[in-house]
Amino acid sequence: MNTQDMHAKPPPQAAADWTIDQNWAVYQAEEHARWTRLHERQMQILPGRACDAFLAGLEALDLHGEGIPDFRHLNRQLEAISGWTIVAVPGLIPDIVFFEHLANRRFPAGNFIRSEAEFDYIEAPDVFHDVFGHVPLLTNPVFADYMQAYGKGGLRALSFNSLDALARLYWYTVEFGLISTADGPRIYGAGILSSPAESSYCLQSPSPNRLRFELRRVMQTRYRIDDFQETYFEISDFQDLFDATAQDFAPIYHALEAAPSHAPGDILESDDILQRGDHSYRAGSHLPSSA
Ligand code: HBI
Ligand code: FE
Repeated sequence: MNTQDMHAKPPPQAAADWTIDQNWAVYQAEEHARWTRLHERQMQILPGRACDAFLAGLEALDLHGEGIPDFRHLNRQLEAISGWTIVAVPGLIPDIVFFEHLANRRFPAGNFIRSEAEFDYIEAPDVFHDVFGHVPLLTNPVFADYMQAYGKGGLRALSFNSLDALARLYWYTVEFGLISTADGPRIYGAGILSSPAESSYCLQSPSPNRLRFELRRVMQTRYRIDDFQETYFEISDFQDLFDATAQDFAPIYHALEAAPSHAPGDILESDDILQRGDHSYRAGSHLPSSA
């Protein structure tokens, strides 16, 4: 669906805010088993690659891979920790609805799980990408506040017609962000955390650029939705990310209107380069990650 269509109507079984019942009781045994296999595959590679806050979130929410979680149970734990709740949706929802949920500490998660044929890659966010990839970090208080600030910023951006800039910020942080630690870069982006191939590629391949996160630079940089990222932006810590969104975006939006956007693999004079990629990875030569 076109998420920028503000007049799209929710499907018949959904409420006006596009939420549906998760209907946890109807998941088939092989769907629960698929969740478990996806979880186990990721946990083979994420320790040592995922950031501590993500791994701590899995523990805090008892997400140990025993089948598709029941949002009712998960929400009791998540709400007690950070005031966030998960709401089930049938798939992508309009931007304005998505931002409205985030602005109210509600995370929209697909209630469907990918098919066996999509085991390695799914275009639309399914329950594994959303709940395994995104939800654990909502137990981190600063990141939880960032996600709410992002939602509020999104609602403001709608009036500036600056959704591109905001979607890029989401893409290069919430979906594909890296964070610096004493032991080197670690992953916090859900699009990487839910993808086996990109979890190793983003930290080990010489191909991609790694640049220090800078808000306007990120908002000016286009992204790929069907392949590994050519550039990863690395924050120092979640407070750094939250502070970046605390400012008023209006002046940035005006500056961006005139400025040209950058290609995903570009490096600028002004960039703080952490890795200058050699772009040895040929686009399309591998399964992309789910976004
Ligand atoms: N809907 N269900 C769902 N999940 C998303 O991640 C999502 C969405 N609608 C809009 C949207 N993301 C994007 O526009 C944001 O990245 C800005
Ligand atoms: Fe996502």
